[in-house]
Amino acid sequence: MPDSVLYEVTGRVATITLNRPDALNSLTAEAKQALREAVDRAREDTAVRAVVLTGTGRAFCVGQDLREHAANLASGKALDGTLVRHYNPVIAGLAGMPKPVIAAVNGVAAGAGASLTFACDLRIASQKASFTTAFTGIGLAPDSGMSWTLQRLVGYAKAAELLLLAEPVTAEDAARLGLVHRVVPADELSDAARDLAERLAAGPTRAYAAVKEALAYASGTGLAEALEKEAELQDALAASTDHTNATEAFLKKERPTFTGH
Ligand code: T3D
Repeated sequence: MPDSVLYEVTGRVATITLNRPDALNSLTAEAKQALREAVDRAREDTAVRAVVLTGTGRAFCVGQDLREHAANLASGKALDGTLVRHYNPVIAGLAGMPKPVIAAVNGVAAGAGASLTFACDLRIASQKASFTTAFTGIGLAPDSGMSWTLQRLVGYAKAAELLLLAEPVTAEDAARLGLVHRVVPADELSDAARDLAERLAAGPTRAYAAVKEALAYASGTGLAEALEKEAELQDALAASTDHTNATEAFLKKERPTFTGH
């Protein structure tokens, strides 16, 4: 049986690929555990400075494998603790990754599959991609962080509409909503994601991590606390090699080289 999640490092970029194309990359317990391990691995590998998350086949990911879910319901296991054991650590791992994470959305992203993309920092979508919240279609409410991420991406009113009506959003509409960074023809997606990942992987990794930390922190605090956090993060970055070198390079009118330190 092929691996349900692939992990590959090329240069400074790790690519995590959901790999159950015959099941639209729906998530079984085994696939979720493999995804959790891949996300942890990308975080721990200091040589990796950007991450791409994508899927094989016509789907990005259609969320929970509903066949497995139905079997769990029938046997009285209900959700079997999967939110706490799998989905939550994966989402926290992607959102809290101290390096940029790009979702290369190759096809339909539904339910927790859409949540995965929303937890990434940037989304590039194929023209064939679409997003659907899906949860209410099966009588569930959002999970895998979607109640938090989606309203921050599109605003409360649109998030409420997308969650209550659960209608599909095309890639072009997602771009208009600001849900995706860029839409490209299907056969250009992989190269476009790779180019963006390499650009970010050559950047000031510590500063990128601080951008993510500052945004996440500020989204739940007042201005005074956000100012304190910015000062704390900026103090740490001011002592970084990348900052010193980039400042010198600026004054010499040279391009900076960032090492991620
Ligand atoms: O443990 C827990 O459950 C808690 C965690 C929940 C997290 C979640 O993710 S809940 C949300 C689960 N996902 C969904 O509800 C999405 C269900 N799928 C759809 O709404 C549609 O399939 C899509 C909009 C994603 C795609 O539509 P379309 O027309 O392109 O394809 P299709 O014909 O509906 O599906 C193709 C096949 O994939 C079909 O199987 P078949 O008839 O060819 O044998 C369909 O049953 C299967 N499929 C689609 N989604 C899932 C799935 N099989 C298992 N699990 C799925 N999620």
